[in-house]
Amino acid sequence: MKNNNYYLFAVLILMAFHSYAQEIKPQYNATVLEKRNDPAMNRWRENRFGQFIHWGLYAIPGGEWKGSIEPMAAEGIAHKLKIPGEEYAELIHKFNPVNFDPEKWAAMDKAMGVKYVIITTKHHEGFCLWPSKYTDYDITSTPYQKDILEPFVQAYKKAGIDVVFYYSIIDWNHKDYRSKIISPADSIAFGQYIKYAKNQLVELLKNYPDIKTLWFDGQWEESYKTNPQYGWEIEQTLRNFKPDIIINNRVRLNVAGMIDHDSNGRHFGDYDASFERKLIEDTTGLMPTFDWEACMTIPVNTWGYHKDWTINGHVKSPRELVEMLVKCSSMGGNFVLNFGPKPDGTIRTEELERAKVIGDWMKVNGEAIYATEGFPYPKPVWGYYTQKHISANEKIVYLHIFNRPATGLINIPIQKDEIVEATLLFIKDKIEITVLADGTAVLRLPAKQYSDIADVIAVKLKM
Ligand code: FHN
Repeated sequence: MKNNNYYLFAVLILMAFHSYAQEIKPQYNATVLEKRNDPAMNRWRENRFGQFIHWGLYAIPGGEWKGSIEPMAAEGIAHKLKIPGEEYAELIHKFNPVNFDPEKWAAMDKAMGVKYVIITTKHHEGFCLWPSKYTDYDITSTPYQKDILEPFVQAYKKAGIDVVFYYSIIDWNHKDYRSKIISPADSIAFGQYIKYAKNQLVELLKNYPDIKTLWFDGQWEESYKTNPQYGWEIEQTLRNFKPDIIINNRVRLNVAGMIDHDSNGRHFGDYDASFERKLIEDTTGLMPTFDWEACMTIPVNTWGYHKDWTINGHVKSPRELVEMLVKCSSMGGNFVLNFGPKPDGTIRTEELERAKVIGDWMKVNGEAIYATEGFPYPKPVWGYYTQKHISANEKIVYLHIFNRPATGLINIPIQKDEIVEATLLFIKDKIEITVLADGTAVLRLPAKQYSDIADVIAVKLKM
């Protein structure tokens, strides 16, 4: 009897411990705990440079509604200016991008050097760029009528650029969408909306089989946060449908309502896409152990087309944008630059100009970006390092020189006798190398600076 009591006591302790352990381990935590190493993910990582395209009905007002200006986020004008739903939805009768030429877009992007493109199939406004059998609020109800996505995917595929579909969980047009659940009826409606979203996502993967990655957004509203099972279900459905699909971290939440990262600080999905309009902080030489991507606007903050994008302040120069791309590569991340096409399907001049300058730089220096890894050494004052392993015992370390030292000399943390050669990518000229007392190499830069943005030196090493 006494033994039985001890036994019961032990079981109770174990049960209590078990439920306690469950309490501190919120459900629906991150599931992909290490970097994926399959071909799809390796390709995503090697691509390094992407283009974001925000395009929808919001391009028509371009940040202005009946004389009122929304200075930020032109794509959010409906919400920001509280435009009545029916009134906003009338824009569908005006969407007629007669000058949309996806081959032209793809050629521009190829020349800019991007290896993948993310397009907003449906942003928060709810309008769908493809003919969806689940709604009329789609391209077929516009004067244009024709599918945007199919020719888009084909043109980019022909150009060798991977296509990623952006899909917003938020939907300001759908009758069943709720930002908050206040009543049981809301709960039912929201469940219906999630079914709609799931159907559309499977429809997208079915109809456009070339899609490699899904880029989710809009997971932060209370309705979705308090129902973490929905993000889980969406993710599982898509992974079952297409096992090598890549999904960013913005579709899931855990029971504690954590978005982007779970209670253990691990990003949801296959990579961390929460670096929006900001880059990862300087890691003082320690490389992040996870995959990540930063997405960036050219003005301070508008993703969709804005008639006056200087309105909210500084507009980034090509040099600043290239530096951001290099900074991301130097810390093992991808960089995605956003364009917001005009309602007629053309690209604004300022974006075309930037695409050209960035592309010219990439043509010479792209090898120092694509398929590179970060370099685990604190950031030097003159710029950034990237590196690439080219064989079992050879690698190239790239020096991206944004701030040329007045002395023209650069001391690098590499022993001189490990170096096979150092070459300036711009003219393929060899760089003179001397040595310090501790054996580390000192490179003498050519008298002339070749690029207005950054000259890059490739230092080949044998190991
Ligand atoms: O509200 C959106 C915004 O319009 C844009 O799509 C960005 C892209 O990362 N995501 C949301 C804000 O986080």
